[in-house]
Amino acid sequence: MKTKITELLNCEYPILQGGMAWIAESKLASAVSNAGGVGIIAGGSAPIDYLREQIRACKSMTDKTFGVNIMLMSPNADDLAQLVIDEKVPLVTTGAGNPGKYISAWKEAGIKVIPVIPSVAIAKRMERAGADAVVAEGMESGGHIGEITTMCLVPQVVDALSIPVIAAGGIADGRGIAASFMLGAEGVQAGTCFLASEECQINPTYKELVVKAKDTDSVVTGRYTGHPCRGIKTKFSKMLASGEKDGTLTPDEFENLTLGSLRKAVQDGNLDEGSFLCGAIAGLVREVKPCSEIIKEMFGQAEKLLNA
Ligand code: TUI
Repeated sequence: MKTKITELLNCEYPILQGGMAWIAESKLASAVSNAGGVGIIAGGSAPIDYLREQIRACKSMTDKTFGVNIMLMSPNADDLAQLVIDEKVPLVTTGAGNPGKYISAWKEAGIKVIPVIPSVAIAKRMERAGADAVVAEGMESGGHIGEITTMCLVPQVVDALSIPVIAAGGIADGRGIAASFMLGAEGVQAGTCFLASEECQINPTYKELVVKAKDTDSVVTGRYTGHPCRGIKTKFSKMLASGEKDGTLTPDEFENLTLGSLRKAVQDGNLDEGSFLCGAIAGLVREVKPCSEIIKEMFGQAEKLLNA
């Protein structure tokens, strides 16, 4: 399947694996890239020495294009912005902020730059700043989200920009890919379906939650802190949601309870204190498979639909 994204990133399939903090490391990223997509190592708020190791490990496991996601609210963002240059990483995606101040240095280093954006206004700013493409991420996505659904956001971003648009949020099979192309996207980014991949190094409890989730099993918490996040309904996330709703948790108390909760979910599978971030499409993800199968099945189905 050839699109402007396969051309830009020199890959077989126009699919990026989302840069999920604490989750997306070299084993997952290299598996996605070796399967013909584009794997992404998440910077999150991890130490720079660890990320340097992860980038080098990824290079040792694939000779295909891979990327690094920089979470711009992280205290290590400046250091990671330099590390990707030093390590000659082919692609950078960014999230949770405006990467404008870094873009010219990345472009000079020959790095492809694809910011993740939640609105048309921010997308336009990224195009003006020199981005090669954008990921238009709808609020069906897992993790930190905006306010607009994928169905509404993608065509509006496509109309507003000249650079290619990658759709994200709610895409976990070939129907989601075909629909994204109908909306004008030239590629997709997916996270949730890769949580249920063999190569994803999360606690088995996390994978089981994703595979067993049904349509109504995701919840958005933290709107009142300014950082709304979507994750799987658990006793912990339901407690946060009700504390936010009825005012029994102040925003400060909420922030304290969620500090470190990603690690507790990913490493420990801790159902009492962990935040199991995932997208609203988890109900469609029913089994754990290798990344190569996930990608081949998705694009096999998409091509059939698009050719029909
Ligand atoms: O970034 C994500 N998803 C994430 S980041 C994350 S870790 C986290 N930890 C603590 C607080 C918040 C997050 C978990 N999931 N997706 C991409 C994304 N980017 N969603 C929204 C945005 C975004 C928001 C504002 C992008 C740009 C932006 O610009 C603001 C500006 O000032 O221009």
